[in-house]
Formats: sequence, structure tokens, C-alpha cells
Amino acid sequence: MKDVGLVGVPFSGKSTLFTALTRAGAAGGQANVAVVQVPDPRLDVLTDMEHSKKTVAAQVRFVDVPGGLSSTQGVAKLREVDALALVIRCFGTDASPAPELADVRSELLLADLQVVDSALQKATKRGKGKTTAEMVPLQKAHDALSAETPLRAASLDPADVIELRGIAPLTLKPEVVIANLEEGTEVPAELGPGAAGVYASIEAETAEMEPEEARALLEEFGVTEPGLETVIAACYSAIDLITFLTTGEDETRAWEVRRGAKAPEASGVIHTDLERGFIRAEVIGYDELVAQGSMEAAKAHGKIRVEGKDYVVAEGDILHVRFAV
Ligand SMILES: Nc1nc2c(ncn2[C@@H]2O[C@H](COP(=O)(O)OP(=O)(O)OP(=O)(O)O)[C@@H](O)[C@H]2O)c(=O)[nH]1
Ligand SMILES: [Mg+2]
Repeated sequence: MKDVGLVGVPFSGKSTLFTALTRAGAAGGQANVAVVQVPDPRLDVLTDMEHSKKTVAAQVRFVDVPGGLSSTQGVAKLREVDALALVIRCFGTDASPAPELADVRSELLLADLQVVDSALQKATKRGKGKTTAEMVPLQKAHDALSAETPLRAASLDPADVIELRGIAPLTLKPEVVIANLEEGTEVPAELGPGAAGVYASIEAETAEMEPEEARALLEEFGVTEPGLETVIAACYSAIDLITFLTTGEDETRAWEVRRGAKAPEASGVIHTDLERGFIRAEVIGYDELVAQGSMEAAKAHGKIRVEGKDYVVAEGDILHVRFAV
């Protein structure tokens, strides 16, 4: 499960978005953490098809910290997340999205510069005047951050990145820009092509309604894709995650793995034994399976591929792992 931290200037609507996403009330003054199910219509189709007893969606945990980056505790919480969602206020007459985004980004840079510099100081003391190996990645990070380059864009060596993980820099994390929009408006172009839009306030209002009622109200406001789906899709794409599925009589389930992962690594997400004892995976794409109508039909028509340990898992693959431990 991945953790997504909501970041933004005060009153950008982080807690409102949190409420909308998690359908849980966001209490003021403390970190709000909630696990949400990742909506995936494929799960219901597969559950019906295979008469699964159980359906398990992938999950994402959202973290909303009050006081933003000015609070040490807030920053500490954010260092633990897998991705940052930068919530930018696009509602109200005084909204200025691009400068606000620039502010949030420079706060992130500054927060990182502080931890890097303090780690560098300690390393310098330990080095007693000599340049030691531990100082090298820190110095590179310092230089990048001082030049206002986020660490994810600093073309650091993989080895440096591993060294820096100890201090969990915020600008090393994947980031998505979320425009918190006023009813009837679109994502402002000035936020760049990757920005996703949500209507946090309307969606938060529907958080306590019955699903039917909520949908009707959202449609009235022209909200076709719920904020949860928009935000999760943007985060998955930023973290570079794909979803693969397993299905059978016992359960139908969605799993996440990094894009580019091979079959054994993906199998390891299900259980470490499956990676350790991986023999082969029987694979069919979701669309192909739906076209076949059932696993049984797919088998009968020879549509299930047998893939080995070098197979790169694709989005929507349905996997059946053969293993021995
Ligand atoms: N009109 C409008 N108001 C909103 C929207 N989103 C949030 N608000 C209001 O803006 C105010 C601040 O929202 P919060 O969600 O508390 O903001 P926050 O980012 O959590 O603020 P801090 O926790 O103080 O950093 C509240 O009064 C919300 O009702 C929106 O989309 N439209
Ligand atoms: Mg808040």
C-alpha cells in the first residue's frame, strides 16, 4: 500500500480534499490518516465472472498534516510517504495558482536543504576535516537544492539516492499537482500539463450522502470523475505503478507493482514465497479475458500464456503464479 501526503499552503483545501477522498471527517490540528479502497470496476466484473467469494481492492493511505511545512511534526510525517500531492487553491477571487505552486515547491526545497545541511554538518564533524564518502551525496544534494533543483530532477546516481534515503528528502518523492477547483471551472493551464483537478468542497459535502444521492448531486455540478479516482490515477502515474489482478473462486483482488517489474517481483507482492519459489506465471490480459467470457473459456481456447521469470507484467494482467518452496 502506498502513502500519499497532501501538501499545500494553509487553506488550500487539504483537509477538505482529505474528507472528500476518504469520506472520513478531518479533525483540525492533528495529522489525519485514512486508508481508502482504490476504485476499479474490473474487480466487480471478475468477481461476477469467477463467482469469487471475496473481492479485495488495492488501497491507498492519505495523510493530511495541519500547518503544512511550517510544522516540524508535519514534515516528519511527510517524510514517510511515497508520493506528495500538492494541493493548490484555485477557488476564490484571490486565487493565484502558479505563484502558490511555486511557493509550495520552494518550501519543499527549503525543508530538504535544512535536513541535508544538518546531515552534512554532522558528517563534516565526523570527518574531522577530511571529505568522507558519506559527505559526497549530501554535498551533491546541497548543490542541487541550492540551485533550486528538486532532488528527483538532480540526476543523482542511484547509489547517491540510496544514501540519501536515510534522510528521506521530500523532493526525491514523486509529486502530483492537484488543482482544488471552484465549481464550473477547469484546471488552469498555468499549473502545467500534468495537473489534475478536483472539486474538493462539493465532494466533501457529498461525503456523508448515500452513493446514489452523492452521484446525482455531483452530476448536477458536472463532476464526472470522482476526486478519488482522479487523485489516485495521478499518483499511480507519478509513482509509476501498475495494477495487476488475481481472480478465482476464493477471491478477486487488485495488486500494485512498479511499472517494469517482472513476473517474480510482482508475485512477491502477493507473497514472498511466490517470488522465492517462482516457477512460471499463467497470464491473460483483462480485456482478453472479458472477450473470452471466463477463465475456463480462455483456457479452452489456449488464450492463457505461460510466462517465465523475465516476463514484464503489464497493466491489467491477470496472473496465476505457479511456485514451489
Ligand atoms: N469555495 C470553496 N471553498 C473551499 C474549497 N475547498 C476548501 N474550501 C474552504 O477553504 C477553507 C480551508 O479549507 P481546509 O480544507 O481546511 O484547508 P487546509 O489546506 O486543510 O488548511 P490548513 O490545514 O490550515 O493548512 C475552509 O473554509 C473550506 O471550507 C473549495 O473547493 N471551494
Ligand atoms: Mg487542514
